[in-house]
Amino acid sequence: MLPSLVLLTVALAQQPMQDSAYTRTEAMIPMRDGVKLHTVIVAPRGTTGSLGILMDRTPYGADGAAAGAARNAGYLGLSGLIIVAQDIRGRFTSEGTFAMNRPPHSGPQGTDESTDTYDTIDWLVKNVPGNNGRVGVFGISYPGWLTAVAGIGAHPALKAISPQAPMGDAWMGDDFFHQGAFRQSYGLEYSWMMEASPDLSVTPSPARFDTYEWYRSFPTLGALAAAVGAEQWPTWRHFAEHPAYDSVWRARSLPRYFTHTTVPTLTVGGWWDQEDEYGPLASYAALERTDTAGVNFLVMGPWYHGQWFADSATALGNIRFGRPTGVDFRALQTRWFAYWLKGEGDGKFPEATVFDAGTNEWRSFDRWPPAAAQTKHLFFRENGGLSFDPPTAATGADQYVSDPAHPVPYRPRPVERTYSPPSRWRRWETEDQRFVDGRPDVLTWQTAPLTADVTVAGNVVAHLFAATTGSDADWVVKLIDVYPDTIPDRPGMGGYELMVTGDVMRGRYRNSWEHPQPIPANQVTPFTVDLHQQAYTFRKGHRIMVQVQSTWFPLYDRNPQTFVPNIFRATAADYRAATHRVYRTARHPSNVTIDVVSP
Ligand code: PG9
Repeated sequence: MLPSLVLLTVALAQQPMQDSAYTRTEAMIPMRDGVKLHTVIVAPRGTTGSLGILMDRTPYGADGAAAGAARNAGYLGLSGLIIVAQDIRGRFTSEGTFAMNRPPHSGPQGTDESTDTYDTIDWLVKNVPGNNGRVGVFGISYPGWLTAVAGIGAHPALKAISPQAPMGDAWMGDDFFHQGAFRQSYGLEYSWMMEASPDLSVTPSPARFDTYEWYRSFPTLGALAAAVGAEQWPTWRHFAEHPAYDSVWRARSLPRYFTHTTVPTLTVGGWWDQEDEYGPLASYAALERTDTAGVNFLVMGPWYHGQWFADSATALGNIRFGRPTGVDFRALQTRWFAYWLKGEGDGKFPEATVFDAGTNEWRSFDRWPPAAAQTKHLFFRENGGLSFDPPTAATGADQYVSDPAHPVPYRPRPVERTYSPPSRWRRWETEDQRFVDGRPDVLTWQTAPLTADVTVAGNVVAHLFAATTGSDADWVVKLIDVYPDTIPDRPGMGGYELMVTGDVMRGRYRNSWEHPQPIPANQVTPFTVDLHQQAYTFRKGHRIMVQVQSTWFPLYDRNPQTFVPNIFRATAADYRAATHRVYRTARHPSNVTIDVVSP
């Protein structure tokens, strides 16, 4: 569970509690190598018959997680279960040493988070009074990743899991890098929060309220790290010493080792999850390849990171969903665990349940992405046009100067510290993109108003043909829904530019994620930017827009735009402005592909 959810569970735990409703016990449960893990067990009082166990393993504090879940079990849809929360190794009062996303078998005596889960379940079913021998595991974000790995070498009593926003691949598309671009503000602040203390007692403290200014004040990543002592934190050292996709990151890539499961798995993610949207989609896809038993399921809702846990989720930022999508989800989660842990219900779950925030409807598919989806190209055209018709001209390009000294903010300033109370971090992906589309270093192409709905369900991929006067470059691509100018029931939303999906890739990795190469200057070069997946209808009368830019600061560090072997060691002189040209010709037709289904 992410820290903001930790804050939420603490807040939930502070609400009035019917103390008599639960018994709370604690145990230090021994693992196979002798390390003992602090575990909180909260059981409903006065229940006749035996109960299933639902466990949340966490690096963020088992006490808060257990208290919050038990006190709000009804609201959260978790009633009638014994709730267990456990501090993982090296966190809070558990023994052992913490390792960020510990790779399989890399702990003492070959232990890892899967073996720790196995050993805990074994102890729980033998020692917790009144349990029925059926255990479920769930969790969000880091605990979502811990939930996924619970399915590896699973204990026979583990009957179902629900990994929610699991980090799938920290380098490819989740918390720390995206397609090679370093998530500077998140990576720094998260490793600071997690590794400067074992119990979240140190709060990251950038010296300016507007962290855009603070990060920009450091000429290099080295200067930033030196100012806060980041080299002490093992995870920062991983960033700085392993900037490419090497064995350090491959060993932590969930879809590479969570490839088959016999445990029923309900993976959950958010379309606007600002931390882990990639993980749920990639780990669901990895399991699906071998799912002959039909135990692998997916839910994707219109949510920020973890929004489905306790929020009604009728809206995210300015975007309204027309219904309480969080309540909808929790009803499904209740049915999921009731079936597997209590034997209630018919056990029929749709393969993929996805929310379309263009029509504000849930849709179910028997396969994800849907088999019927057809790939269509949206081509960049002259005069800022975007069209399903390809360009025919032999010449044509749009260009901008990308200057690392004046990076494009990723959200409207001030950019508050990521997890600070007033931070707008949770909603940034739904901000109105008009705040940047007038900048000279942001290019825009858009369709005419649509004459019919266009429903995306599946993959979105950008294919750029571009050139730089430098020797390295980042490419940020955003697929945007432009609302009509007049919205009678919400006039304030006229012309809103909603980023339906978007992402960044670091150009040096265009041929190999492991072995970066300079970009030949002034040469048209193809770049593929994976924009992941979506289920979204662009309505009749709306326009589809694509924006391209080369900085997204301070969430992503600045590319020096001069090739250096390791950007974490770049000097101030390496950072230089460069001219970037994006081509739109018959030979070099930059475009975005979308998987389309009938509405
Ligand atoms: N996004 C956080 C995280 C997950 C996994 C690894 C590192 C960070 C979280 O919210 O837990």
